[in-house]
Amino acid sequence: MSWLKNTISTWIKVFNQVDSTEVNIDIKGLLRGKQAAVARAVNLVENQRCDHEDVIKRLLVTLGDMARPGRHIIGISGPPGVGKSSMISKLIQKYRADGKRIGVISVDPSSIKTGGALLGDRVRIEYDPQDQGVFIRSMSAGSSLGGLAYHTGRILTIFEAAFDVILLETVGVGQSESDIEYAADTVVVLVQPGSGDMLQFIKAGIMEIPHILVVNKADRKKRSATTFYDLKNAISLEDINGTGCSDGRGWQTKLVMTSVTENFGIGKLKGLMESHLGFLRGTNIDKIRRERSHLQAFTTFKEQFGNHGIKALGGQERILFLLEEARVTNSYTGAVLLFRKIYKIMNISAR
Ligand SMILES: Nc1nc2c(ncn2[C@@H]2O[C@H](COP(=O)(O)OP(=O)(O)OP(=O)(O)O)[C@@H](O)[C@H]2O)c(=O)[nH]1
Ligand SMILES: [Mg+2]
Repeated sequence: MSWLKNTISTWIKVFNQVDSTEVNIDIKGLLRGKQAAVARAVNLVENQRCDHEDVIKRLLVTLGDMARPGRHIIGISGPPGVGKSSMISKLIQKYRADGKRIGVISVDPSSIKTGGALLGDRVRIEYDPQDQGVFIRSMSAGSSLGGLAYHTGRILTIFEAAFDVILLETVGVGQSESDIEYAADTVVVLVQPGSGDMLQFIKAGIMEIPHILVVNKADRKKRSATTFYDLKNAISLEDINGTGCSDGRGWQTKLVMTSVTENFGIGKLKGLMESHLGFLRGTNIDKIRRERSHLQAFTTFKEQFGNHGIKALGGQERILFLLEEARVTNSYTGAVLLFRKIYKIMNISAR
C-alpha cells in the first residue's frame, strides 16, 4: 500500500498548513471509510462556508490524489419509479456480503426540472444504519449552490477516497438531466416492462446505449419478456452497423431481466457490472478516468459560465486540450483550473 503511505504523507504536509482545530477531519479514518470522518468531510464541503473555502480546496485536491485505485463508480439511472432505489438496496446487501464499502449518492428527482414525477410509492434506499460500511447521501438540485454537477463532483471526490463501490442514482434515460453519468465507470439503465421509450431512443439513435440495460419488474412476466426481446433486437441491429458498443471501446451492451420484489437477476446484474469493470481494467482505465474527469470539469464549468464561458476559453475542444495538457485527473481540480483561466480573462482575482 505504498500509494496510501505516499498520499497520507502528502496530505499531512498539506494539512499541517491548515488550522486543524477548526476543520478537524480524521483523514486516516476517512480513507478507511469511517462514517464520522466521511460525514464531517461531506458536511464541510456542503456547507460551503466562505472562511472554509481554502481548506475545502486543499481537502479536495488532496483527496483527489487519494482515490482508491480499485474503486468502481456505477451510475444507476432510469425513469421515475422504475425501481432504482429498490435495486440499490439489494445491491448494497450483495456488496456488503463481499466486504466492500459502499457510498451512494442519490439525486432527488423532484428537484430536477423535467424528471419530477413525484410518485406516491417512491421508496427510500434501505440499509442497516448500524453498518459502518455504507454511507448514503441524498442531494437535490435545488439545494446546491453552484450547480449539481459541481456539487456531485465534490462529494464524489470524497467518496472515491473512502469507498470501494460508489452508486449514483439519477433520474433520466441514458444522458441524464444532470449529466452526472460522466462520473461513472459503468452506466446501468433500468427500463420499465412495456415502456417503449428506450426502444424509440435506441432506434432514433438519440441516446448513448448504456453498458448494461436492465428490464426491471420482470415479475410482470409477459410484458417484460416482450420488452426484453425488443431491446435485444434493437441492440443487435446496432451491432450490425458496428455501433453497438456503448462506448466505442469494444464493450458489448449487456441486457438482463431483474425483479427486486421476487429477488431474481440481481446477482447476475452485479456480475455484469463487475465484468464491465474487469473489461475497463483490461483497457486503459486510467486514461478513461482522466478523460472522464475532463468531461466532468467541462460540464461543471458549463453549468457555471454557459456557452459564453466556453467560447471565451476557445471552445470545448480547446478546454479539453487544456485539461489534458495539465494532466488533470480530478474533476474538481480541473474545474478550478478552468475557473482560474476565465477569472484571468475577466480580470478578476481568484485564489
Ligand atoms: N413489481 C415490482 N415492483 C417493483 C420492483 N422494483 C421496485 N418496485 C416498486 O416500484 C416502486 C418504485 O420503486 P423505487 O425504487 O422508488 O423506484 P425509483 O426508480 O428509485 O423511483 P424514483 O427515485 O422516484 O425515480 C416501489 O413501489 C417499489 O416497491 C420490481 O422488481 N417489481
Ligand atoms: Mg429512487
